[in-house]
Amino acid sequence: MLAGCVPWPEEATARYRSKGIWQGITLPEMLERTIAEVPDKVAVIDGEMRLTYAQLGEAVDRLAYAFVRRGLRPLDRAVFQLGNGVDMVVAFLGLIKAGVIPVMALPAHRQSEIGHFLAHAEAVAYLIPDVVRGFDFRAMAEELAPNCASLRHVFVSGTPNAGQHDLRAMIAEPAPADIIRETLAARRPDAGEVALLLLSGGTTAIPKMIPRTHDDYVYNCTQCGKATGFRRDIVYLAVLPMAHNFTLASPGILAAFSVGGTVVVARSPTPEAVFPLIERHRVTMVCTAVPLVTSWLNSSVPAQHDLSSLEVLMNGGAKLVPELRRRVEERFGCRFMESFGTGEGLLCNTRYDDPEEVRFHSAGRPISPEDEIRIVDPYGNEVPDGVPGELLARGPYTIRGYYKAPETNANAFTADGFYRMGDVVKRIDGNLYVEGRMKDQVNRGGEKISCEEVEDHILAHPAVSGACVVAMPDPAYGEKACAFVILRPGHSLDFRGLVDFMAARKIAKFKLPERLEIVDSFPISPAGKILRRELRAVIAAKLAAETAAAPATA
Ligand code: J2J
Repeated sequence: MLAGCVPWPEEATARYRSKGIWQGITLPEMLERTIAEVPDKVAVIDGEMRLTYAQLGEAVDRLAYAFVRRGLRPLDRAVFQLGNGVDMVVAFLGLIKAGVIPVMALPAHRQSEIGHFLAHAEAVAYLIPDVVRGFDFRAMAEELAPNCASLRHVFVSGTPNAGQHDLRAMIAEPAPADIIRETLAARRPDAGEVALLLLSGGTTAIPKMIPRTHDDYVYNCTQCGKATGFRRDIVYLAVLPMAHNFTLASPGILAAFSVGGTVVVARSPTPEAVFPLIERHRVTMVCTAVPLVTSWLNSSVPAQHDLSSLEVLMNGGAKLVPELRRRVEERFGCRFMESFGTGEGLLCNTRYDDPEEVRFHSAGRPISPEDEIRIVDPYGNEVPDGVPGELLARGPYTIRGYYKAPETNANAFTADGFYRMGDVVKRIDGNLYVEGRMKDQVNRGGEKISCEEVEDHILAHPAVSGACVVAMPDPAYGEKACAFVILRPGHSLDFRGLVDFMAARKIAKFKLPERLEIVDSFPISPAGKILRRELRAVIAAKLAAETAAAPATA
């Protein structure tokens, strides 16, 4: 296994293999099974471009071979930052087929995050689009390259700069099919090997990397597909970033590929982009997140389209309130499903046939009978059903450790290998209900913000002597980040000044605080820790008072 990763213990490995939970196939082999069954079925639709399974398989193989010819070797790491589209799908599978491990960065990440990913993974390659919404990724790659000794190749979807490779031209390079086949067969990874590195939602100063093996990820997507009713005639609309576990494999595009379904790519999440696609391609399932559900429900666009094909709208990443779940079913004429999962592994979701009470209120239940769940009190003792406690998880697709992070692992996992999810949940009739969170994180409508990471950026400001970032309630996103700041004597700082300073540090925009509160001191516990809960209460009360005082709008 890739150095720096923690394997499952031998006993668990043997059990998962003997039960056939781990099938011993790689992600590309999962795709190849489908290609053999339905070669002419459409696998991906992206604008006017359509690829059948046979065409997808051929493009993946040709690109994988082109990566090999550029000198990429099995277990090399490649930071992967392509946005939704056919190129993303082909390049992701192409890397994996060549045995290269993609590090799944998000489109929003900037120099600060990408620089860390390149260094931590000692990446030899970086895959990017050319320009998206005015931001030039090629220039970012050029800026980062001198500080990353391992980086040898930049691959561009679109028009590359000098010295960078053109992904589409690579797919078109002439090469005999038998040579491609032989070359790739020689590089076939073991199914127990790491296939990709996901990024953790994060609670630490720098995001952690999550190693997912072929065995575990094939199971993750196929089992999640089963729990969510994937069939060959599924038409899955990919709206959220496909590099995130939810859209990639939970159930996501990989579950669609495992059953021979069709993936439709949405290039934008606006109602104007999404609903015509649902009508045109007879989409059956869309997976989305809190802020998008809110904006779609408030839009007049859905009513102008035929949504009769839509069977399921699934929300994940953050809890959707019961009232909106009900409105989704009423307005869009489909079933609502809630997905409560994590890139580290455990996936829960409500089921199609669950009663309303469960569909509208719960986070659902684990997708696999092999998932082991413990809900514990602060002393580690299991609590009875109905009583909230900390959620711990272990199983065939929940990791046993982060990549190259022994110190973090000592805290993030119990001695017997359970992952501490950091969520407070209760269990009733097997379903989980999310009650709160123990980890220092802001969940901005599904986008995770590590408080410590943002605090470090704020603390770099010369006027700041103390910083504490907490979640504040928000009607559309559920939560947004509020920064409490203590200033150095004689200094001043306003919201604009703080945000401009942080943006200049080149971090993902969604991490910027959306409110600044200057204070003289922080509430401190007897043990000397900042009482974040009190700060959350302060800002929540202040917002409530402001809302009450604001003139009512029509
Ligand atoms: C409350 N909190 C939720 C929900 C995630 C499917 C779905 C989500 C993710 C994901 C994912 C929640 N209600 N419905 O990877 O495949 C919060 C919890 C959890 C954390 C994990 C998938 N759904 N959460 O969001 O690794 O706090 O994965 O521990 O990004 O999101 O975040 P992440």
